[in-house]
Order: sequence, then structure tokens, then C-alpha cells
Amino acid sequence: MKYRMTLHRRAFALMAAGFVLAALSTLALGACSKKAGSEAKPPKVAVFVPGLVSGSPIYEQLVAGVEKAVAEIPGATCKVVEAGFNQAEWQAKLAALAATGEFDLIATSNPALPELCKKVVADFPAARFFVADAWLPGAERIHTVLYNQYEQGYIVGYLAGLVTTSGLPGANPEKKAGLIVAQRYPTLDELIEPGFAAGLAAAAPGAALETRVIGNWYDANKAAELAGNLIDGGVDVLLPIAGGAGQGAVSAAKARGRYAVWFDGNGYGAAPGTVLGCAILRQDRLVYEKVKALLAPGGAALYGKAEIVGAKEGYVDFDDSGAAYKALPETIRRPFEERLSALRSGSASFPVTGLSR
Ligand code: RBF
Repeated sequence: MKYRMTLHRRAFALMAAGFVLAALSTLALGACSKKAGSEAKPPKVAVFVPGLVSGSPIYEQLVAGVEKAVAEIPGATCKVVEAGFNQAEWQAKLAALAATGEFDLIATSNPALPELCKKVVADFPAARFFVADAWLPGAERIHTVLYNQYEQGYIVGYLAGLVTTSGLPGANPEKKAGLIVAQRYPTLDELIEPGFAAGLAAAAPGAALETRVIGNWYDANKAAELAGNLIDGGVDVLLPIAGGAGQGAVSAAKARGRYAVWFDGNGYGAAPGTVLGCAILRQDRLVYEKVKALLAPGGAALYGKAEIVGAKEGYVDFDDSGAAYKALPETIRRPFEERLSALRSGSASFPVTGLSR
């Protein structure tokens, strides 16, 4: 009986997977490959993007990391699949990708993904996953690496605190920072938002943090509207955690002569003079290293393991290359850089042990 049920479940999963396969093939963004070398069966890697690549540095770096790894392995190929913004479709799209049986590894990035991968692994035992920006220990055939997002939040929170208490034009005496988020999720609630709040409080004791939720990762107009409301209420520095929608918040800050700090990568170009500082994840490097390691002999030992990396390891950092950052007064840059050095060296750290779910 149990055996029959398992068979039914598997048949259903295969049907569902087959159904979305056609749709998936139209989503394939492109493929990268090198000419096959002498080795038999060069590896094939799929990149599953839970959203769209464009506008989300974390996904742009995911693709870049896989492409770099694949380019160094003779004959290896990769295929990028964008799953779009309808999260209800991700499970079936991921299953469809695994159901092809074509890929030695599926690389993806997002804290919601390990649970979906776990279900796929139950139906397609040959599937193997690497999930960046996520945490699920002890999951067979799945390797995850979580960034210490508390530290990423702290870095820009500290800068925001120095900005909101500064004499910069556009900074007001109200000591208020704003967070514009696409949606609520555990990494945000447990790491990013508390980290940002702690950094803000450390640099500007008594400062207030106000958070607003857009409801999706693409609506830049809604982000701009929410940012405008916050600015009306006295906020003078904003952090968007909203993928492509974040541009709307930054544009609103620019239009009103206020400021923004940025997450995940170099965003100075999004609004020169408005984006004053950018925390970065070295996601491209991490993904490159992990894809290489997982495909190398002995790489299978990584499956089932969940790692956490932060500022001390160099995967969470700050990009100081922007003209707007360089133009900040010493009274902001000196204390900020001291704090940053402490995080980089590990003399200050905010250890993270995982997520609640
Ligand atoms: N971050 C993005 O930059 N773009 C996205 O489209 C995006 N979609 C997400 C969807 C879900 C369900 C979750 C949980 C997170 C998403 N993130 C996205 C956030 C991302 O994983 C990470 O937390 C932030 O980019 C901050 O590093």
C-alpha cells in the first residue's frame, strides 16, 4: 500500500513537472558553454532564479558566479531559468527542471528555496542543489550557505545613523530612518531589520526606524509612494530591500533631496548623490567557489551541510567606491570606517546561528 502511494505521488509529480516543462523552456534566458573537451559527460548546471535577474544584484551575481565556474570546467554548460514573481509557481517550475534529469547541479538563491528543494529531492532523488542566501542544515542532497545578514543590515544602519544625525543638506533633526521592504520573511525579520536597527541605534542613539511593506518585488511606483510618505513623516535616509522595486524608493529620496543606502551590491549609479553607501554580498565569489567545489571530486561531501558566512570571512562587506560616499565629510567617514574595520577583522561581530524556519 505504502509502495503504491509512493508510486502515485511520483507519477503525479512527474505529470505536474511535465506540464510546466513547456512553459519553462520559454523561460530559459540563455546558455553558456565551452566546447566539450575530452572528458566524458561534462557537467551541466541549471541556475534557477526565483524572480527576474535584472534589477536584483543578488540574482545577477548568482548567474555571474555560475557562469564563471562553468567557463573554467571543460565542456561544462549552464542554463539560466527565470521563475518569475509568482511564488506559487516556483515549486512546480523547480520540479520541472529536476524532472528533465539533465542537470548535475541546480544552483539557486533565496531563503525560501531550501524547503522547495527538499520536496523536489523526495520525488527526484538524482537532483542536487546549491542554495545561496539560505539555511537548511541536514537536508540530503542540498548544500546551503547563509550570509550574516544581520551584519549587512548593521553596516548600512550605522551609516544611516551617521547620516540622519549629520549636518548634510537634506538631513533633518528628526533622527528617523526608513526601511522599504518587498515582503516580510524570516531573514528580514530575524536578521536584516534587527541588524539595521542595531547599527542605526549604535550611531544615532534614540533614532527611530520605520518600516513599510510593498507587497511584491517589482512595484517601483508603490515603493516610491511609501518612501514619499516616510519622507513626509521626517525620514531622511532610506534602505530598500525590494529587488527591482527598490529603485522607486531611491528615486523618491532623490526627488525630495533625501538619502538612501543600498544592499547586496554597488548601487551608487541608481541615483548618484543620493545613494551614499552600499553594503555588498560577495555572492558571485561564493557561488563560483561552491559550484566549483560541488562539481569537483569529493564535492558531494558538502551536501547536507549548511554554512554561515559574514564580514570576517569577506562575504559581507561595504563598497566605498562611489563618488557620493567619497564626498561624505570626515565626521561621517571616520567613525563609519572604524566600525567597518572592526567587523572586517572580526574584533566586532554579530554571530548568527541560523534561522527559526
Ligand atoms: N531579493 C531580490 O533582490 N530580488 C528578488 O526578486 C527577491 N525575491 C525574494 C523572494 C522571496 C520569497 C524571499 C524570501 C526573498 C527574496 N529576495 C529577493 C531577498 C533576498 O533573498 C535577500 O534577502 C535580499 O536581497 C537581501 O540580501
